[in-house]
Amino acid sequence: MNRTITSFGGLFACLVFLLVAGCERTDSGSSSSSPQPSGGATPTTATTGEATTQPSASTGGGAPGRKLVVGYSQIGAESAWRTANSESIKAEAAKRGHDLRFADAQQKQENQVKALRSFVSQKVDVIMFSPVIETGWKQVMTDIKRANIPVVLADRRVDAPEDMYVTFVGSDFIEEGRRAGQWLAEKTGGKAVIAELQGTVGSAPANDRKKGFAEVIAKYPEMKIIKSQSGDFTRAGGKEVMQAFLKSPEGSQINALYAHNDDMALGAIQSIKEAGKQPGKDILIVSIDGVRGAFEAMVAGELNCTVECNPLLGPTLFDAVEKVAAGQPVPKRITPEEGVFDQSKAAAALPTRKY
Ligand code: GYE
Repeated sequence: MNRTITSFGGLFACLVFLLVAGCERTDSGSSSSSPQPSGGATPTTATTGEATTQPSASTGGGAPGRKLVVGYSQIGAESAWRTANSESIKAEAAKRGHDLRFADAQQKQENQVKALRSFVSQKVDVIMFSPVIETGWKQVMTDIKRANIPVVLADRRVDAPEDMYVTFVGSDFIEEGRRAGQWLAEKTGGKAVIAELQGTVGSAPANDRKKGFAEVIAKYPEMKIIKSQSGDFTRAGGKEVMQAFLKSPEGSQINALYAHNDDMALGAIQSIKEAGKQPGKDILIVSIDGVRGAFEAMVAGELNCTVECNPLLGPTLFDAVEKVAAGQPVPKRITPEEGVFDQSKAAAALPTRKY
């Protein structure tokens, strides 16, 4: 609450208003409208869940469009998805004229907690964060709530009571796992010896993508996961873990790979080649995200399918942030619409991919 009023009219109106009821700042200089989410390959913002009216804690009732100070704790830069996600958020803040305080946690929860505490002391208008893992947030979120700063969760879910945040903007990771499982079941006629590369241990996308996939393949007695380990959502991790899988005594049986993100699949493709096998043929590969590199690998015949997870959340996030700051209702959950792309669709889709 320490920004300057940029117009005289605003100042005068504010002074008059002050006499009556106490003054909320209205920055008439930044009248950016709320652009529609432009999303990635598919238009975003199918909303689910109930609309909830959250009294906008610290900000009272400015109109959407006024300049806001937004603290955002990002996880890091582990994948192409994450890079696209950070760019989308930064670009949208700049486009709307908001002051984004962006903190990169370099994959560490403790760095995120520090950043969140610092946003509280900076008295930002809204806090956004993408929790690296699901658990361990209750204390800091309680402190944020006590400071009356609304929280918008971006990308990943937390294990905390729903009244600790206003809305969660992010994909349905269980559904993504199901889609990957369904694709593989159809492609293999329900018969596969599967290796699984999991995402960051304890993260919502790793937990949920595992769960959704397992749920589907449980219906097919001849689909079995024989190896499963984390590659930490990185290309290097995927490469290293796949190499170990292939070198293990059961390695020669593997004929399918499910990777929780494209980067790990792309790393694994290198190891498969180094082991003298053909990725995409000897070992069918399905992964998640839909980044450009995955489409290129599909066109090259080395990846078979990617399940889309849209990182271009900036527009949707800032629509929510502006509403929250203005005390307007927002849905408790906002989920992007996403597709599934296999090799048959890859070449046509590649030129239009935005990340
Ligand atoms: O799939 C992965 C990234 O949280 C949805 O994190 C995100 C995941 C994404 O590093 O590539």
